Amino acid sequence: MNRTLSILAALSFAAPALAASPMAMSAKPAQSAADKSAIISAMSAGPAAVGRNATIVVPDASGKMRVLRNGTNGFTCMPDDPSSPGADPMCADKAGMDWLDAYIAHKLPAKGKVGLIYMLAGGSDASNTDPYASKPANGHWIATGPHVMVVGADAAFYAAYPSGANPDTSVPYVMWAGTPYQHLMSPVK
Ligand SMILES: [Cu+2]
Repeated sequence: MNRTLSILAALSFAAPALAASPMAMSAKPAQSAADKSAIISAMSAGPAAVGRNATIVVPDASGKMRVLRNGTNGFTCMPDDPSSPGADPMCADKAGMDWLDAYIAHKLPAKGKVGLIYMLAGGSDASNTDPYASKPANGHWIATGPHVMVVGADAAFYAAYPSGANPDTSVPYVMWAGTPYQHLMSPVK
């Protein structure tokens, strides 16, 4: 995982907006240089063939998600979160986005909806135990290289992997173990 709360909060508006807004499908405003670089950053989260056909969203100044480009493959990618160290764009499938929505809203994620989220540019997290920490308690961020995340699986799935405050991020580990938002962080390099 990796997003500040403000950016995550905005995600909750992304999915309904996409579903309910046919206008957004056809709207094609000229893209600013910032939007172009946001798209490049967002696409770098997933394999090229996934990023190419994904919806791209970016938080605007007020924290709401703005759709830069509508996709066709069910994945939604968002660019690096500038408030954390390192590059940490994400590409989530539909169940992954739903899981993120639940997290933002402090609601329980739907049972039996397993989601996949790519973070192939890596990421950094404030805490491996507190889902809502925005800054590391001890001053150092948990850095993870390129990885995929499995969200929404059964507790038994996560119980098979290491967890805790200081995980070895070079092997699969569970982030936020024992909370409703536990998820597998699985390095791919
Ligand atoms: Cu992650």
